[in-house]
Amino acid sequence: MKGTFYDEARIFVQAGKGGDGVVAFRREKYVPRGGPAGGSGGRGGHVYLRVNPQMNTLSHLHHRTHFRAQNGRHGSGNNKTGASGKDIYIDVPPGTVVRDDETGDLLGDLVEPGQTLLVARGGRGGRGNAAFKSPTNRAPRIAERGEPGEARWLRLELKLLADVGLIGKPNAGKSTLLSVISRARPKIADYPFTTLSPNLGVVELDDQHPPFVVADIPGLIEGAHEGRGLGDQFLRHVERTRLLIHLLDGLSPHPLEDFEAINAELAAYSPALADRPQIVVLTKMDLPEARERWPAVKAEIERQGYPAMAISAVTGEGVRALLYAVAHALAKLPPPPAVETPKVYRPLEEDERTFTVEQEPDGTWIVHGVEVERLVAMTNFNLDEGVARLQRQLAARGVLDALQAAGVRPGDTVRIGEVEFEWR
Ligand SMILES: Nc1nc2c(ncn2[C@@H]2O[C@H](COP(=O)(O)OP(=O)(O)OP(=O)(O)O)[C@@H](O)[C@H]2O)c(=O)[nH]1
Ligand SMILES: [Mg+2]
Repeated sequence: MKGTFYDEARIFVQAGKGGDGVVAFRREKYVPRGGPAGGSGGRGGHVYLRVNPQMNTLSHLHHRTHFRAQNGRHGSGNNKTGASGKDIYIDVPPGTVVRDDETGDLLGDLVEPGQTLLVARGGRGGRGNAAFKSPTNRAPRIAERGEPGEARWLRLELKLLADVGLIGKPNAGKSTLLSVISRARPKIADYPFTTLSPNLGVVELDDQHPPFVVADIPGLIEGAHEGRGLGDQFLRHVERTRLLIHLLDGLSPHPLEDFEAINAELAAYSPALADRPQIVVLTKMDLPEARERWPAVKAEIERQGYPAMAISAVTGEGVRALLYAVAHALAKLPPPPAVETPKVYRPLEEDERTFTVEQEPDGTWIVHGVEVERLVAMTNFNLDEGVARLQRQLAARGVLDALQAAGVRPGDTVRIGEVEFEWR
């Protein structure tokens, strides 16, 4: 993974408006008065997110933050429905968690390659007058305007999906290990905080074992959960791993104290992470300092109930044994924990049906409400029958009663959405 690492993004998605329905009548030779033939508008384009397995950052969404799908086309005579607006797909990496920015509601957790999530529904096409024909009104002069498309700000957060997380203090040898077990080429150096953003590598052990994904994150230090160092921003990336490899620096004077300190950070960050199974590994076994410390480290780690292993990434000593231990542990572990249950997407929420009535200082009455505003937006005010229908709809939903109860008087201005009426 090269370049700056972005693991959060805010984007605006706007679905297309539905096309308007039209009023038209059939014109045929020898038929004096043809029936209604106004077609309906086409649906506005939807906006989807889609998992692109080639991606591993959200950086592309920092350059472009606004996405709009096409509007539906208007209907036409001869009962012709307008064309639908084209849907758009915004690619995101696997592991993208999607929330409504305003409410914080979880909309989805995108994991599988190709998986899609509808994030803004295109507006329905307005019905043409052909759709309003009834036994009592055979020549309706009414047509709806297209429904506005949904629009919202989304908050995206990337939680990398790896089976195994490499954790440890800076310089412990995490990136070095990743570089010898996978094709990943992370930066390696003998100073702390070499790694500034997570790296992923795929380990292919042999035909007997499925490949697994290992995430290397920046080193952790005491106080990481309070924002010290870099590690805390990245702990979220190991939150969804199934197993941790906890590396202890073979050159550290106190590897066991390091072990306690890192575990305390994990616990402070999340109890679930503290309970994640660990394989504890002393590194740099090609160096005499590490060899000297190994017996005491092994005894204490095992006493605490963890498997203890020792490796040298330089000579390869112990590395294969470690990978087998990881593969066997993974085979027995459950699939990665989900974030939380996403809220099921419903275009018209219960609270969208409610509305409020307010009066502005200048005396104008304002009616707010998602559904009511939609009804108004879909009314074609050039058509008397359309206006009459809106009046019935507002009456049926209690809007007119509510205005009256609030004290509206003839001649007052009432605003709903973008339309102003005079109360009569
Ligand atoms: N001799 C020896 N040196 C090692 C071994 N593994 C890592 N090193 C060295 O230890 C230093 C730190 O290694 P890194 O892999 O960058 O450590 P890290 O844990 O990723 O460090 P941060 O990214 O800063 O958290 C480098 O100089 C490595 O060459 C090893 O097995 N033997
Ligand atoms: Mg590193």
